[in-house]
Amino acid sequence: MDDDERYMRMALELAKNAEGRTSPNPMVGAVIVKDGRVVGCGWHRKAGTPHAEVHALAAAGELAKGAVIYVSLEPCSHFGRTPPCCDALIKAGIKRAVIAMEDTNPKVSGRGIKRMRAAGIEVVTGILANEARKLNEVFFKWIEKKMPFVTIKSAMTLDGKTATCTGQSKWITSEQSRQYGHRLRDINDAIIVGVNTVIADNPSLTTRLGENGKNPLRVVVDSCGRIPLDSKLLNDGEAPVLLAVTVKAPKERLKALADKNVQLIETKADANGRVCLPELFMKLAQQDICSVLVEGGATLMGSIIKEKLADKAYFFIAPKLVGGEKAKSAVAGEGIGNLSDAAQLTEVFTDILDGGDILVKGYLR
Ligand code: AOF
Ligand code: ZN
Repeated sequence: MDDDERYMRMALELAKNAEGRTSPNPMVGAVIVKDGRVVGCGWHRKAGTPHAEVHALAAAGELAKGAVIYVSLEPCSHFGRTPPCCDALIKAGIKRAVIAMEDTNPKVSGRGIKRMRAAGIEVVTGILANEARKLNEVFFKWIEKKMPFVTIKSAMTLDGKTATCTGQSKWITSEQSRQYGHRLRDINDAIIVGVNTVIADNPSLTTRLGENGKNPLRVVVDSCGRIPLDSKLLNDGEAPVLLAVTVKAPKERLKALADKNVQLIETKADANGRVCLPELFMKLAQQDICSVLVEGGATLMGSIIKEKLADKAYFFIAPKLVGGEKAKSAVAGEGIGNLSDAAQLTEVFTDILDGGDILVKGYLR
């Protein structure tokens, strides 16, 4: 591995320190090197706070003059919540900038690189670009498509059941799988379930990872406003709740729900009278929800698959069998007749977790 790659890898690792904490901003890491020695490094921690380069420059101080900077994303060129990083690098006297990839944010999009070059900085791009793109797959989906990055997650038995025939589902999978599930909640901006899941399980949809965990916005897809007013998530105050309804939901019902401090999003009703999911997701993206985790139930999962809205999937499979024709499986809806129409996972990764469950992870594109 050459030096450029080595230091870029370091920048990417630094960026990951803020996984799930930078939304709607990307994760970015920066390393400043002078005479073969790291003299400053940093990463972006939270939207509205200094960018990675600013932290690295502060750490390097005077040593930044004549140094090389490695950044996992093109330094910004715009005044957002913070001033442009490319200007800070020029001012500090950086001599060479190695950048993993261009920032596809239309406010930046090559202008940071251009400005640095115009100021006489040697700029190299495309070092570990694939890794950099993957690291910020959520941000790039949101900024380029104006839609959230959608992850579906399910826990099931080896025979694909998410509950027994009597509806028992606690617990299908092991403690380790459930812990993993909480990590997914922690790094997603929102979690989405269908109203039938709320009626059946009365879940809290919070992140149980101790004091470092972050709760996602809790979104319930509830076309007619059927959510029980005494549901845990409407009363626990643990995290905000957003209800997605259609124009068909009774107005008095919506008023009662608004009194519970619930944010309402109304969409048109789709052909089945249900919430229009693409419209809902678009509206969530507009309020800076960059990532959503879909946890079920089976009907919502079926619609998400049918509408091709999912980007990534995590299936936790417990090596046990429960059987039963009436026992629910992960994905319902109409399904498909032709196997050639199946939703196909790509870049499939499998792992056997401590506790014996199998994790199957992949992309749906
Ligand atoms: C960088 N370094 O560490 C990050 C960048 O509102 P602001 O000022 O925080 O700007 C947000 C945009 O800046 C964000 O959409 C993305 O294009 C870029 N993020 N840029 O130079 C960083 N986090
Ligand atoms: Zn910046």
